[in-house]
Amino acid sequence: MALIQLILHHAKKYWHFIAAVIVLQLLATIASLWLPSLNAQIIDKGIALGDTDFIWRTGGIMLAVAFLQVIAAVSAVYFSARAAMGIGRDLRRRVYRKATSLSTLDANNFGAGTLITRGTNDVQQVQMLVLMGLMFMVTAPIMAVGGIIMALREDAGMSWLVWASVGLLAIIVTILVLFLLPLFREMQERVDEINGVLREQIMGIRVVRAFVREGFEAERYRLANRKITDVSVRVGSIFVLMFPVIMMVLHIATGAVLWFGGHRISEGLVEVGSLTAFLQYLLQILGAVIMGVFMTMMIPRAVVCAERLKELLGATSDMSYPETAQHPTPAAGRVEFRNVTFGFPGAELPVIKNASFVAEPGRTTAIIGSTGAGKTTLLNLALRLFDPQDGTITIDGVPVRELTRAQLAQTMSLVPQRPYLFSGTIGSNLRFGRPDATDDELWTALRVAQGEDFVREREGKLEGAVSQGGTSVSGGQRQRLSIARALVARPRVYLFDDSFSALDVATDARLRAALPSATEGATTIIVAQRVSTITDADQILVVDDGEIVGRGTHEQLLVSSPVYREIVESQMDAEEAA
Ligand code: DCP
Ligand code: MG
Repeated sequence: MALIQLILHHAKKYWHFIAAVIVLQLLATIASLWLPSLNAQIIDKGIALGDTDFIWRTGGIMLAVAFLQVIAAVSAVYFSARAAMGIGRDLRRRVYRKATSLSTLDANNFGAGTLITRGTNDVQQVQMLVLMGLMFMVTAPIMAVGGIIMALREDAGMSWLVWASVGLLAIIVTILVLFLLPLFREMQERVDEINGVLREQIMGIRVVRAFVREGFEAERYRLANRKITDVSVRVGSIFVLMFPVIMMVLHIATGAVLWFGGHRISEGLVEVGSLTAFLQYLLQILGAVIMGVFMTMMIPRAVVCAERLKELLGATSDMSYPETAQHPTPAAGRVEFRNVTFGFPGAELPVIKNASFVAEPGRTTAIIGSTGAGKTTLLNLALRLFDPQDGTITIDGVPVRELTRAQLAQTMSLVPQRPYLFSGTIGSNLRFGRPDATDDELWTALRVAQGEDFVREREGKLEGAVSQGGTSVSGGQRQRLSIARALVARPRVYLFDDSFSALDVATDARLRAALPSATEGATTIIVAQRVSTITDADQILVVDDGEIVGRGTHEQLLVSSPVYREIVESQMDAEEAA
């Protein structure tokens, strides 16, 4: 069902190609059904009676019909390919759009591996089925029915031979197909699995090397590889049987026609030409049966793929963004959390518990707390990567749920805890948030982010190449580029998630000194590990286990918050020790 819906939905756009295919296939089939009977006439009426004129005339017709058949068949293939590839492209585009618009949580639930397989392999299976369908669906039934009629016209006395061989072939091939079906479903899962394993290992190759886990990971891959090989071998061994069996049936049928037909000729019941034509029709009929079976064999696999595609395309996001702006884009950038509670789906305990705070424009709000306290989650909530189960988050009084994606992106810039750069140049990465930024603006941002020197020294400067993920620059450099990227975007709210940890204390201080002039009146929220990074913040929030357990300035907190004092003391000890 999913398959039919999916194909019909996408086929509408290509109806003219599909119509052309049907007409052309019809022509080609009729032509190939006509040829054996013309052949028979040449033998029986031309050669037998020595009528050269008739041979020339009928031969000419045969030539024309054969030519027509070739043209029609070739153009049919062309239009089939146009339609099938078009449908494939549209489907892939939809999968891509859906996959990239999934909420962070949904995307994680599906997993990158299966999203990639669905967008490539699954679409291809459906596309393949459409192609095969267009090529065989018209031809096979007409060929089978037409072939039977024509064969019986040549020699009705041998009709039992047609039924017997068609029946035999259909039964044998169907049995083989029934063995194949469950294997196809398994195959798709194994493809998913090996893609997932391989992807994870390539992404984590440094960790694998660092922990000398190559052996373990190789074993994991070997296992996945082994599974897919096993399934493929089982599929292969059935396929291997398929061809000899089909050929055997064809040869038995040919032998039977010649044997029984020979007797009938000597009895004068049928002519040589008719027998030849009968044999050709029988082979055409069996060919159609094989096509039909192959088609049906592809269907289950495509059905599995279509279901998987439908599951993805039909995934209703638990988060929706308004299509058009309902409010003006926030101009000040006052971020307010009011009684926000959030837990990851499936988790028992909330990660953020009843958090309320206000981050004022022109002020720096710092968030500090132990690992896993929920600091990153707070920023992600502000960015609306997740929606809280309870409470509201507003910017300038407008709930973030009521802002469009574009408005959210314009209002806030995140410097993520694990900075990610895209393949391209330094310049193209810095312009991510504002494509029309000038080179001067990029350099200013780099100066503030303390990244000017290393970019100047790099080959190509702003045009210098960056590899996927930003692996061609050091961790600290990546962090500075990611800070500069946020600055170039000139948002109203800056969210720095532990962005200064890779900087040494002196650079950290220089950066913070330069920051206020660059962020000019914007709201700054800084998640930090080092107390020294945030001592001069206007407001510090101490987060512990998802709760805001203290708030105030550094001095106030030293007095009022035991958790804060603990953090400060632990860091002072470390500094003294050093
Ligand atoms: N968590 C989760 N699922 C996720 C992300 C996080 O269950 N996809 C949990 C793990 C933590 C809690 O949420 O216990 C808070 O995670 P945060 O990333 O918000 O923690 P921090 O940013 O405070 O930690 P760190 O200082 O290590 O960055
Ligand atoms: Mg974090």
